[in-house]
Amino acid sequence: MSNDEGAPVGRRVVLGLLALGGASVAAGPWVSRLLGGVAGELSRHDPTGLSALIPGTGWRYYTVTSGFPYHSPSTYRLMVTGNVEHELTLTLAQLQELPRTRLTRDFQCVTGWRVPDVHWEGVRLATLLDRAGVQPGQTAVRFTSYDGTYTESLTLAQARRSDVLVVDTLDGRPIGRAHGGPARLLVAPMYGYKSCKWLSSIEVTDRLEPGYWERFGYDQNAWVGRSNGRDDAPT
Ligand SMILES: Nc1nc2c(c(=O)[nH]1)N[C@H]1C(S)=C(S)[C@@H](COP(=O)(O)O)O[C@H]1N2
Ligand SMILES: [Mo]
Repeated sequence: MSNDEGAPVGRRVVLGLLALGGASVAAGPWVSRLLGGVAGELSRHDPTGLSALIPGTGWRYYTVTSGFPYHSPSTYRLMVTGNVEHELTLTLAQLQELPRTRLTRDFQCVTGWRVPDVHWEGVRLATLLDRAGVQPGQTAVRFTSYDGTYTESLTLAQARRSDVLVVDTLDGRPIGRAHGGPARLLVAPMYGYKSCKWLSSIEVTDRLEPGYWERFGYDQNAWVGRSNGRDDAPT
């Protein structure tokens, strides 16, 4: 699959470039122009989300594409497909009729930012998998975004955890466009990159495929560490 960002530039490199951008003011106009171009390029694609820090909330809005796609609650569809007994295509209303569950967890990006005690509400991924009926011999689940680029994946065992949800509510409100609404994945025990925004399909497969960031070397098993004493340990 192709990569929107062109060259496989790791986020650490990108963060370094942003730091350089900050130094450009002192370095003289030509350097400034050069780095300004780099910064402009970065903020347009904004792979780090740094240019979209939301003041006062701790959130950053991420998108690896050039914008924030959106489906309204009436045009949104979620597919459960692949090696299942009955493929599902759910409207948002149909998704919301399924048994619901709530979860309050810190949300943490692998780059270091964290939002404490985020309240999420939605449907367990396991519930959706059970409704579709997973065929024997399957081992993995692949997620795609309707941004047309982002993908993620989990083992079937990870996907069946009770803290892995398809969420439509964030802190008591419908999930808006920037946070990946009307519905996104929430893989609560793992770093934020597992939680695919603008979720469009859930595909059951017999082969684990690396997700978008995993093709750049990030771990498939993205368990949040215990370093701060608050995170869930992997099980
Ligand atoms: N479709 C899509 N999903 C995505 C991303 C993205 O760029 N595109 N970024 C991921 C990363 S790295 C993080 S930390 C979270 C950020 O969620 P937020 O934008 O709601 O803060 O979304 C994840 N899901
Ligand atoms: Mo992230």
